[in-house]
Parts: sequence; structure tokens; C-alpha cells
Amino acid sequence: TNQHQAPDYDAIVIGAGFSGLYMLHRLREAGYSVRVYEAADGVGGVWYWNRYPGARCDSESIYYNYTFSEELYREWTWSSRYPKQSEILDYLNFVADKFELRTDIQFDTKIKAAHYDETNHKWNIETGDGNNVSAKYFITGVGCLSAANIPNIKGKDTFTGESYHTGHWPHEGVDFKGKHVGIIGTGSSGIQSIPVIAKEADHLTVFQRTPQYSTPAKNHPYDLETIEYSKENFYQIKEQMRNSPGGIPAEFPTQSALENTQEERQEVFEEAWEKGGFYMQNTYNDITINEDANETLAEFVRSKIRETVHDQKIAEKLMPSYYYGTKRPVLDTNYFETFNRTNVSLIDLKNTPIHRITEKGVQTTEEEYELDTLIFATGYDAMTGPLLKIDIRGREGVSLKEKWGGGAQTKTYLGLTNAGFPNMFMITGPESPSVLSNMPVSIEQHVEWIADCIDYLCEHNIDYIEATPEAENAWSTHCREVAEATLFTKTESWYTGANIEGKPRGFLIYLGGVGAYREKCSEIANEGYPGFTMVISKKLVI
Ligand code: NA7
Repeated sequence: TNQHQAPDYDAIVIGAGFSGLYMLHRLREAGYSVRVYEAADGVGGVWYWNRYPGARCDSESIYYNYTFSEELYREWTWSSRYPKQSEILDYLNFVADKFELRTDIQFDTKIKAAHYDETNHKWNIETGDGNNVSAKYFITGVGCLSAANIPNIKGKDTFTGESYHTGHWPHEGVDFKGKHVGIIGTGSSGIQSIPVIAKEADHLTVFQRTPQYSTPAKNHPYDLETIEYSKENFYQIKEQMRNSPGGIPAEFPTQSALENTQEERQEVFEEAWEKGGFYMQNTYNDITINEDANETLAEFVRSKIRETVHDQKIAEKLMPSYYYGTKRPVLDTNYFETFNRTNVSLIDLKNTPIHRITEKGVQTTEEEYELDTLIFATGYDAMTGPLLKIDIRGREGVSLKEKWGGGAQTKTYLGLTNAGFPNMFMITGPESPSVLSNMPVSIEQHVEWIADCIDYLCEHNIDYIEATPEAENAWSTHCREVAEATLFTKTESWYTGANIEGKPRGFLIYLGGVGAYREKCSEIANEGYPGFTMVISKKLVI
């Protein structure tokens, strides 16, 4: 062979997190040649990068794992209800070892560009180290929350102390002892890390822009019965997760909050509060669609904040007013309690916004706060961010960025494919339900759908498959209609793009639920892929 010719694979996958690992396994088992590229030096994706103190998943452990192999499910035992970052990372390393995945993963390698070559029906891919490879299928497993956002605050590079983003935490950890620490942001990352850092630091200053309806995780070590039950009931749990709205086996409530009296609601909310986790939002069927129903739960959580925080002036600042659940719900361990500590202060940025970052710390419109360490828990350019960081070009050299109008006209077919981008598939793409579901369950469904589609194309000698603009328009419209029937679109959040300065607004998550989405995707596959164009080249296939 010509040694200058770029290596050629059946499929190239970006990312070695939950998505990329299973995609590799699934395609390799079916006999395809696959190459995975990963920017980090190990597997794990978000669980490789998010090593901030207190980092945990808020899906329950026994559901936050793969279910494609019963053997794998039985071999791994989780230690507690909510898995901590290092345990999930251990799990993904265990998976990579068990299925010998590392041999087909190239670590420490970013993908710079992926361009579709219409003549050869190939994707030409350029890696960060300047190498070129090609593949028939191009699959992204880049995650939804992997493009870190450090807001463009005036003077942000002048700070002379240590500074970190929660999603790029140093592997050796950070020592807070004797330090004055500041943290900007009170999303999941901020709220998980604040109680842990407060215990260690000399002083912690929390810069809060929007307060949160955080509710207790009630994390605890698993008892043997729970573990045994989950292993014995593997198939039942798997089925329940796959067909549920959120990817976890939960009963969907059938009652409206407004059908109950105040006393009855109080009892229901108290019970859910005691169970912890996401039980709160699963109390009534109209929490995220009816303003009055929503307010009953919002007020319940505010009353808990009032009870927990001793200083009522601080409690007041910690009370949210947006619709409950329309920003990503947060689970915590002792978050509100932390504001009773004497070494923790809360700065309400709604009253006194950050004026600038200085050499010494953070200056609000009122005061300068001197810090040794400044933490950005400021979130991510969600969903489209990680994809638009790569120069992806489809037919006629049109980039994904141009196609999506910089994000303003993001449209996909099923969140899996794009018109104009033949043989490209997105795992957990925009307009799929993934980021608002138990991720591994959504990921498995995407991976299996993509692998089945590739099998179909090969069996039928099809050169390429591509979503039609009509099918894409219909799916996008459907996504928006489902979202607009809820309260989600009425709140500024990373769901709508509002957290990123200059990012166009849109609602890029399918809210119809995991089970309904699976059915829709399966129906399309079973009917021979309506909504797609499939092209067989005229050359004779012997
Ligand atoms: P989030 O949930 O996006 O939280 C980011 C936080 O940072 C949030 O409180 C923001 O306030 C705040 N923020 C962002 N930009 C600024 C500026 N410029 N000034 C002050 N405060 C700011 O990210 P996380 O990492 O916590 O969680 C990400 C997801 O990971 C989480 O939802 C789970 O799905 C897992 P805002 O609310 O925008 O006013």
C-alpha cells in the first residue's frame, strides 16, 4: 500500500466517555474497523475531567451504568446511592479493561477538523497533531456538557492567585487549607463543591447570580439487599429504564398538584424530601407545565431554605423565584446548612454584580474580596458547544456552524443526524432527550440505533445516508412545540443557551421522554429509514 495514504477506517468516533466506549465496543463486535480519538490521557469523558471536591452523579448508581451486558452489570458493585466521580471513573476503566477497548483508542489527541469528501463518500479527519485519517462513518461522542464556560469578566486574566474551572480540575487536587477561596457559580458543580471546600478553607466566599431550588440527595452507602435486588432484577430494571420518561425506573405521577389540599401537598412533598434525589419533581404531573402547580413546590422548597438557614437575611438571598425545575434541578449534601458556618459568606450578584476581577480577587460594585484561590463553577456551552468547537464540514464544504447559523438555526433529525452531513451521527446530539435523562440509558439507545443503521447500510450496499431537510424541519418543529407547552422555555438557563454571552436562544432538548423517543427512533429504523435519503453508487457491486 501507499505509505503516504491516510489510514482508513470504517468508523471514527470522537470521545472515550460513556458514548465512545460503547460505540467502539458495539461496532467492533460487528466486525467494523473503528478508531476512537480522545483528548484526555484516559477514558471517562466528563468523569475524567470533573474532579472538583464533592463531584458526584445525581442519577442513582444502579441505574447510572451500562445495561448492554448482564455479565458486566453483575460484575460491578456500586458502593453508594449516588456515585462519586472517582468511582464512575473506576467503572469506565473497568469497562475499558474488560472489553479491551484501549487498543483502538488514541489518547491525547483532539480532532481539529472533519470534512466530508463527496467524491469518495469518506470523512477526512485531521487530528490536533496534524495527522490525517479517513473513515466511511463519522460519529461524535463529545458529550453535552464538555465545553467549559469561563465568562468574559473584565480583568479575568489579571488575578495572581490560583484559579480553576470545576470541569478542568487538577488531578493532584487543590489544597484549601488556610486559604481564602472564592467560587463563582451555584449550579450543580458549585453546590456540590461548596460544602466540601467550606470545611477545609479558612474562608469561602460564594458569588451567586441565581439561587437554586437545591434539594437533599440523601446519599448513603448501599446495603447488600439493594445490590442483590438490582442484580437479580437486571432485565426488569433495564426494561423499565428504557421505556420510562427519564431513563430511570420511576412511576410517573398521574395527579395534579392542584387537586390536593395544602395539607395533602405538604405531606406528599415532605415524603419526597425525605426520600431525596429527584423524587421532588416526580410528585405531581403538572409541576413543569402549570404555573400554579409549580409555585406550590417552589414555595415548599423556599420554606425549607427558611428553616435551614439561621440568618433570615441570608436565607432570603438563597431563595429562588424562577419556576421550579426549569433550570437543571440540583441535589446537594448540606448545601444550605453550609451558610450557617462562620467562615462562609454569600455575595448576591443580583444586588452587587461583579465589576471586575483584580490582581487580588473579585471586585463587585460594592467591595473588593481578596482571594488566594478563585473557582469558576460557571458551567458549559451546552449541547452545541462541544460540536461547534470542531471544524465539521458536510457536503459542498458547508460547516456545521454555518448550517446551524452559529447555533440560532440548530436543526437535527432525531438529534442523531444532520441534513447536509452524510454518514455522520451524533451520540446525545442537540434535540435528543439525552441531557435531560439518565445519560447512560440514552447513550445506549443512540449507540444501538447508529450501529443498527450502519449494519443496514452495509447489508444494502448503501454508500451514504443523509437526513432530508423536510424530516429535519419536522423534527425540530416538534421539539420546539413539545418544549413550548412547558415552563422550561420561560426561564433563562443553559437549556436555552442563556448562560453563554452572545449564544442564540433556543430549546435544544427533546422533552417527549426517553421511552417515547426510543419508540419513534425504532419505528423509523423498522420502516426502512423514512426521512433519510440513501444513495447506492452506480458501480457494480460483485
Ligand atoms: P451550571 O448549572 O450552568 O451553573 C453555572 C453557574 O455559574 C450558575 O449558577 C450561573 O449563574 C453561574 N454563572 C455563569 N456565568 C456567570 C457569570 N458571568 N457571573 C456570575 N455567575 C455566573 O453549571 P454546572 O457546572 O454547575 O453544572 C452543569 C451540569 O453538569 C449540571 O446541570 C448537571 O447536568 C451536571 P446563572 O444561573 O446563569 O445566573
